[in-house]
Amino acid sequence: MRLSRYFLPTLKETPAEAQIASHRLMLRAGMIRQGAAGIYTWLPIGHRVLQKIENIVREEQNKAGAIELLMPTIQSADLWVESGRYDDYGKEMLRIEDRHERKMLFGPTNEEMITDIFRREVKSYKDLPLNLYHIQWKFRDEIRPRFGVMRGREFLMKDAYSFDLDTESAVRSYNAMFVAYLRTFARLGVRAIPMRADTGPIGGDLSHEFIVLAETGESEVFFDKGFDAFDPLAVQPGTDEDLQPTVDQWTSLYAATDEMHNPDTASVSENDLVRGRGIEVGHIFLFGDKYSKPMKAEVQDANGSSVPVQMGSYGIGVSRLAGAIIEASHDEAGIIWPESVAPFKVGLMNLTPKDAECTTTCDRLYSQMQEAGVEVLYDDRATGAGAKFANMDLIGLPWQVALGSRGIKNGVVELKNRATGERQEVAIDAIVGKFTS
Ligand code: P5A
Repeated sequence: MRLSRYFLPTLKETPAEAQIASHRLMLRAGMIRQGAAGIYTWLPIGHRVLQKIENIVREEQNKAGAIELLMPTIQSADLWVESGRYDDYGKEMLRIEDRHERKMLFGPTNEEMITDIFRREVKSYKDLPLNLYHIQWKFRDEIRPRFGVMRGREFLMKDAYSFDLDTESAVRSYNAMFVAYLRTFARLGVRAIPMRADTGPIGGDLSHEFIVLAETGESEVFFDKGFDAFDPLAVQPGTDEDLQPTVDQWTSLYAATDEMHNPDTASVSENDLVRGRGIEVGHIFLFGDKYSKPMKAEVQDANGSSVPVQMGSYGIGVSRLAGAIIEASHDEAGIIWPESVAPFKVGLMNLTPKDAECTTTCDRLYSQMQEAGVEVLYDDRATGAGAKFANMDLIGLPWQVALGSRGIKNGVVELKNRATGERQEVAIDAIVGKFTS
C-alpha cells in the first residue's frame, strides 16, 4: 500500500479524552474514531488489525473442532422471556421496538438464540458433541464506556456454544476451549493467565477468565512465577484427547483475585506469587442445563429418554484484544505490534523523494515486496525524513526499511526492528530476501 493513496489519518497531539496508552495510541495511529460513546469506526489500519486477530481466533476455534456460523445482531425478545433473562439483564440490554410494536433487542450475547437453533434441529445424542460459534458485533449499554475499545458499548466478540449429552463430555468440551484459548492468546503475542471466575449474568458453576497482564488492567491477579515455563503452543488442540491433565497443570499454577475475591493461594506458596494487573480478554462458562431446561432443548439418549442438553459458552473480546495487545506492547514512541497481528509487516520509507534515483529504487523495492507477498506500507509522500520515522514508530510495524540519497550512494538501506530498536545496514539487493526467506 502506498501511503500517498491510503487513508491513515494520524494525530500529532495526544487526544484529551484518552486516559490510557492503548486508547491514546489507537486514536493517534489512525486506527479508530469514536462515533458515539463506546461506539467506534475502525479505520483501514485498525480494521486490518481487527481482521488479523479475528482470523487467528477463527483458526484456533476450527482446530479445536468448533464450527462457524453467523447469527444476527438483532434478536427477538421472546426467547429471552423464555429463558427468564429478559427482565434480569437490566439496563445493559438495548431494547428496540419494531414498527409492529414487537419487542426486539440488540444481542449482548447469544445463549438463547443458539439454544433455539439447537432445539429445532438436533434430536439425538448421536449428533453430539457439537460446538457452534460466530464472530459478531454485540451491544451492551455499559454504564461507563471507557478506555476506547476496551470497554465499548458496541464490540466484536467470538462466542462459541458447546452441546453435550452429559457433564463428563461437557467438561471435555470446556477443556478443549480452555486449551484453544491459551493457544490463541500465545499466537496473538500476549500472555493470558487463566483465572477462576464468577459467572455473573451468564450463570453456571465452572468458569475461567483469561487475563492479559497490563498495569492499566481492571482486574488484579496473583500468579505463580512458574507460569512462564509453559508453552501453550506445545499443547495440541482438539476435543478427542484427554486435556484434563493439561488444564489441571495450568490451573494449579496460578492464583488470582480482583475487587469480586481474596487470593486463592491454597495450591501455591505465597512467596512464589507475583502480583499484577490485567485485562480480561476471554471468559468461558460451563452452565449445564441453565438454558436447555427452561427452553426445552432436549436430546434422546441411548435408552430413548429425553434429557436436557449440557451446555457451555466461550467468549473472546476480539475488539478489546486490539487495545489489550497495545496495552501490553508499546513504548513512548508508539505501538509495537507482534508480527502476527501487525497491519503490515514492513514500513518502507523513501527519505529523499526529490532524488529521482532514490525514488526509482524505492518504487522497485515496493513492487518486489508486493510480488513476494510481503505486506508492505510504502511511505512515498513528500514529507520530511523525521516525520516519516516518527510516523512509522507510532503505527508500530515490526520492520522499518529506510532509503535516502546517502543509502543510494553506499548501496544500502537501513533496517530497523521496531521491538528491539536494533538497526543494521543491508545491501539494497538483499533487503527483499530478508522478508521472504
Ligand atoms: C461467553 C460467550 C459472555 O458473554 N456468552 C457468550 C458469554 N461472556 S462475557 O464475559 O460477558 O464476554 C466475553 C468477552 O467479551 C469481551 N467484552 C467486551 N469487550 C469490549 N467491551 C465490552 N463492553 C465488553 N464486554 C465483554 C471480554 O473480553 C469478555 O471476556
